Amino acid sequence: MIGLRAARTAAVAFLAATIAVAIGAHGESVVRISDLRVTGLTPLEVAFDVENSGQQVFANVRGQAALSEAPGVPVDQFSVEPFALPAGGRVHVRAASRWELQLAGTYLVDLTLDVGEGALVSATLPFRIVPVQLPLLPTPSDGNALLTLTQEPADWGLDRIAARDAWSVTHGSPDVVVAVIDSGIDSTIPQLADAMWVNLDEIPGNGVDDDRNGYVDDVNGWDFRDNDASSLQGSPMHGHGTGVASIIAARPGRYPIVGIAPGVKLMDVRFLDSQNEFHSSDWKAFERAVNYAVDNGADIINLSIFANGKPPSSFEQAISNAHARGVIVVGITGNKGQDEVMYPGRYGSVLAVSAIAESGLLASFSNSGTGVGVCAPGDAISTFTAGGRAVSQSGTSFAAPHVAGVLALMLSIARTLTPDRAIEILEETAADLGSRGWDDQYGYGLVNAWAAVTAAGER
Ligand SMILES: [Ca+2]
Ligand SMILES: [Ca+2]
Ligand SMILES: [Ca+2]
Repeated sequence: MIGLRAARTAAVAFLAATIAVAIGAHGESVVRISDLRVTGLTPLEVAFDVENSGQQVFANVRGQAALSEAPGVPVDQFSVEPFALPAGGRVHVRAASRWELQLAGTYLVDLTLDVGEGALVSATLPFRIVPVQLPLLPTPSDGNALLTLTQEPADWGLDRIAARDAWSVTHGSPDVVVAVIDSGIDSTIPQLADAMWVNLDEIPGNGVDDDRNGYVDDVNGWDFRDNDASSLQGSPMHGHGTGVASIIAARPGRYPIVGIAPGVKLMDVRFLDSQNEFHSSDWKAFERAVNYAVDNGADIINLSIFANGKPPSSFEQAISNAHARGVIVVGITGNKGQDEVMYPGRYGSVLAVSAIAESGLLASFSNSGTGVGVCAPGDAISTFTAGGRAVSQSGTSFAAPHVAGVLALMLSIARTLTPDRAIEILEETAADLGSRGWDDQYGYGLVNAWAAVTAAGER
């Protein structure tokens, strides 16, 4: 389930169809609904006025609103709290839907009030919800002046790290490639399909290693779990990698899931198994996965993976090589709630990210310790999962991709930043949390996309 977010206050006014209904045998009292409008998304909130032009008092007006997606697919029903309508008076009323995942589409609110004495008054409001517009543009309107609202991204972390502010500078360049070494990316999800890195030197499906990189038909990356060209084939992929990928670069679309850098590309480097795990026998494959990302043009590697114990030295060498080749490696502190940054996040050349909850405090599961670089939102994060549903996920795994996304935005406008300089800017522009200055829970603090992108652009 997607968690409810605090309402944003972007009120949108719209005059609805108004239906007046005469009450009483001789029409001596008239109640009408006017000015029905949608006043907010997340939660969807409606407001309207009720006018009573007659002399009769209605002590207990009740109501019900039905929300449907055109043409007539029910989405939610919500009630209007009872209220009193004085004679010759006007009452302003608000009601909120529990509808949580606001998909782009065209909708209808049907409002019915029971004013008593068997009389019903109703009004209808059509409206539509459109995806976030990139580059940032005013909400579009069509010729019919249909009320149009722009989606609110479901991930609370997106605004917490000022990503939309950063989009006034860049929402990401397709030249920037983020390798997601994880459990695989479900690239059949429309909002991820456009984000996939494409190996232009490889002809898909011809059984030939056209670019002679050692991997046959590796068009979007490589599956080091099955040793085949796609996470979509072979052993079923776990949803973890799809969640990580969507936080980095999901495009706006029907679902209100938008990545931090929804213009960059994702390289799918599958390594984790169908249970989202790996074993000590897999270190060589992990090493090859890192080398694949580096050799095939990744600018950033997201490693939302932690290991028990210390990796073999050849793996450490692969990580060091990535850093030496100018690839930024973002890792995690681990999810054991312990005072120890786990490998590979523990390596000096990996930026270790801890997780905060929506409260702004370190998430209870997040490891801390010497070596924490920065923190990012990682609790109850709305993401896609394999198969295309939206889910809420928690873990330092979902904090790291917020940071990888910010770094991808920085590289989008400052292509020549070295890993060290990019991380330095990220740390300098983070908002300090916890004890003053660096600390072992939040590191240098909460990343701020706008501040980081602005500082990167000033170099
Ligand atoms: Ca190849
Ligand atoms: Ca081929
Ligand atoms: Ca596969």
